Amino acid sequence: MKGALIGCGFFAQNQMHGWAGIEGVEIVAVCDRDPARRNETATRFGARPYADAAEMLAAEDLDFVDIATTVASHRPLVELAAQAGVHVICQKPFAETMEDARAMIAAVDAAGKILMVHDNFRWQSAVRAAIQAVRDGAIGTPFFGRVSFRSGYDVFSGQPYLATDPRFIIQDLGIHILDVARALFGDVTTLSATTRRINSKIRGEDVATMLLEHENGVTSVVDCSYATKRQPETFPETLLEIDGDKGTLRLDAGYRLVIQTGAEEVRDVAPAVLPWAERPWHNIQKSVQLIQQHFVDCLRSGMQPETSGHDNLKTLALVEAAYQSAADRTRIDMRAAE
Ligand code: NAD
Ligand code: 89Y
Repeated sequence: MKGALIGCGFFAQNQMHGWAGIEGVEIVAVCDRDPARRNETATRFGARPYADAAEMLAAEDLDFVDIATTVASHRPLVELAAQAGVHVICQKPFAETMEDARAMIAAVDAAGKILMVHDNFRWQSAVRAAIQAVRDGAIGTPFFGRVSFRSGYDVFSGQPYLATDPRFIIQDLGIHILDVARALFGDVTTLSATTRRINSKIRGEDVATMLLEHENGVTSVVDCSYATKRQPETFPETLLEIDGDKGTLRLDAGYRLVIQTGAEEVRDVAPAVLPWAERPWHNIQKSVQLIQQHFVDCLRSGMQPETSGHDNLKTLALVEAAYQSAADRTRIDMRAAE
């Protein structure tokens, strides 16, 4: 299977390493407007460099493109890929507006290709172990969940746009945590949220607390912070507390999964540190490879990815609803919001 990467920035390096570990896949070309970035990435991974995505799509015979640019360029690039008739995997946040998201989904659908959003936190090894345990009924039927990400890690040095974009934590990070809540408890009926900015040097919100009602009756709290000065620092771990009618599940700091149902089971669910990975990012880096493997499995089988464009519309609707609820102090009915 032949692929090409568009956007050779900070996070794309993880994606290139990830692809190198997937059997039967070769990234034959990379594209970036920035000459230093495209040439360095092309040399490091042995691919042909392009300055322009349209030129690359015309010149190369590709099965898929991997879009690793920031959100503003997603719509034109996804539409270009659809016109070229290739499958698409695109980084989160997928779109700045629901209208853009719907247009991209329609374009790839019309081309008869698969579109997956790279919303990878549900593929973190520890989170995946918890999702599997809940789906297997380990604690019976869940009625309460807390999906929590609290950190003081400096994300701004690697991703400076996070300090200057008008929206920060919900659009950048909360989107993953909301997606994990959906993977655990399913679709959402209502959402309410509060936001704060604690760090005065940034433009957007760095704290968000969201209350969700799910269709299956679960109530969940999704809480995110980049203003939490905690030792030990837990970046980039997602922590979980889930209560079911037969027991409780906790995913605690240090990748420790605890399931209590009378008896107690404690599992070490720490992610592997891949040879190219570095702590503390190894958790996210391993999840990149797992979501890429899922994408390739879907291309081979024709199955829809878990975070397909259509599915991700529901996560994006939660992001929009959270900003709206925080601004208006209202509770949003999600059945009207997609
Ligand atoms: P970045 O700014 O470092 O890199 C983006 C690159 O895209 C730049 O080099 C830029 O020149 C290039 N680019 C932009 N538009 C282009 C176009 N039309 N054609 C060719 N090249 C173009 O950004 P980043 O920090 O690597 O983030 C990229 C995306 O990855 C963001 O959406 C971010 O939210 C996401 N991200 C995801 C995770 C995750 O765990 N899933 C982690 C970090 C970042
Ligand atoms: O951009 C974000 C993401 O997707 O995961 C962590 C991150 O890099 C910073 O919040």
